[in-house]
Amino acid sequence: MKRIHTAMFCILSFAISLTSVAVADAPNIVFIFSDDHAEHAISAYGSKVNQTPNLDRLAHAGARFTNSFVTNSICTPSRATLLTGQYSHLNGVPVFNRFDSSRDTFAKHLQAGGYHTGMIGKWHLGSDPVGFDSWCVLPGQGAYWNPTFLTPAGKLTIDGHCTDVTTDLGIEFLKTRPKDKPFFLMLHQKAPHRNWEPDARNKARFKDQIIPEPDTLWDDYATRPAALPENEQTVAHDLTRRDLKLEPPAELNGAARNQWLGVKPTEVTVDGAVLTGKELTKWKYQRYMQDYLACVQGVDDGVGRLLDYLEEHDLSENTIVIYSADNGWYLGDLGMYDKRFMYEPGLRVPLIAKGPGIKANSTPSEFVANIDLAPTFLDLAGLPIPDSMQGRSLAPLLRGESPADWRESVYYRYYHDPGHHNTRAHYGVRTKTHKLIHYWKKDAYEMFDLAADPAEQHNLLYTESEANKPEVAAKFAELKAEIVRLQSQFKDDGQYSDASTWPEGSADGPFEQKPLGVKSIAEAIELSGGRWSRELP
Ligand SMILES: [Ca+2]
Repeated sequence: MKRIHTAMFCILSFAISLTSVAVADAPNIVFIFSDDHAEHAISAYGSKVNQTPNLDRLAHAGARFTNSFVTNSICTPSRATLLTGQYSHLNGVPVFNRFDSSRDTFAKHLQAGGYHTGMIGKWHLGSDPVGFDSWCVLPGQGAYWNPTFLTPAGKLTIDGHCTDVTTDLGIEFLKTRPKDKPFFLMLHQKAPHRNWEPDARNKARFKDQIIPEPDTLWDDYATRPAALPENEQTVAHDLTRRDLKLEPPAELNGAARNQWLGVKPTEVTVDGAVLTGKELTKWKYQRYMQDYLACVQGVDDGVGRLLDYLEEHDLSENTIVIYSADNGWYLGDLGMYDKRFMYEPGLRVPLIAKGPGIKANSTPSEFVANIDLAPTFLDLAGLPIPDSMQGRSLAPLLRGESPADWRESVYYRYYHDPGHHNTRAHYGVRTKTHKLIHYWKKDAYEMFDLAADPAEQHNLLYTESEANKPEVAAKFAELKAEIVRLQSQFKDDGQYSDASTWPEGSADGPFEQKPLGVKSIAEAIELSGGRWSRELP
């Protein structure tokens, strides 16, 4: 028995030393993730509405992916895919349900592989983070001002604006990390999620700016009757008084005040003028976008501070910095705000990375998706990728290579029906030139020629005469077959297509942790796991 113990100890020691050797030169990784940040609200991506100097700085120093997509354009499912490298139908999070933290995630592999791992900011998976040496996360959506955070020790509050606080926590994590290990930090901003409450300096900056309107703000949804006309995420009709930052009458409080703020106004008095109809929509667009873009600017400021910290502490050369967002977003495009629909603004997400081994000022155009992030993190760390992960490492693309066998289409599936905003469930495929969307509960298809019609205004299947044209019918058949192929490849058997099969538990709590009161940034990081900081000389 003793001999077996000795032998096991030797094997274990050997394994541990191998692990240590494997990570000695491994790069640090900082993954900055924002919530609802549209690709076209980044100047490096050609934004017409704002400037993001710090994200541009990241893009200039590294790789900016020009065809990066999300596989289910909504917060909680996207985050489960980020962790598992799997589509929603395999990772158990099709909707806003709680993530089963016993599942396999890249974070667990990184931690076991010798990384010091941290998760700070918006988590929105319901269960506690697992695989992290340090975690300090917002409960559910979290708050913009004086946010509460959950930690292994209990829940605490930090004074300030959430974007600045989250950045401060990230920098404190870096300051107090053990210096003998590579680190992996997930820094997840809540911004620019609805209801868009910017910090004071950026709110002032955007207060009087006039934001250009998108070409499709007045989209009448002609040729696309299946789901768009009934959506409830339009700039014209669905922004509330709370979204528009209208001031309630002073005498209202409690439930009455909340009810007032929840109303979607059909007339608003601005500087003595009563606005209705088209003039009101134009005003609503400006109010929405000013606050949204001010929130984006706060995120960009935070990226700059993080990059500065890495440079000032000689960490740039061995640290990979990656930026992305959890889903796409409509900047008034197709008349909408929000995400969900797999039209281009909802499907596309920013993805930018710089660091050792990453080709500077490059723009890989291969089709990549959020299933690829987990395998990429493991590959960059020099660790094996489990077979259960459905994505593919982006490391070759980051180096500037173009693998000949890279995918040429992306599969998408969204489940809520009708859910918030009355969006209908759909799945579909996007290829280099076309998109086919199937609203499966209505058995309605839409097909677009993205080269001729990038704004997806003309559904090729709308009229029988056009749908029957041989080239249109052939493309329709080809794309339907491609969906079948992708559903088979990714093992989508229609799990969760029926809402009665959705897993139980909510990503929004309840979170019944011990209240710890107001804490400083340093105290919060200490409570987030902080053993290592006490062990340091
Ligand atoms: Ca989101």
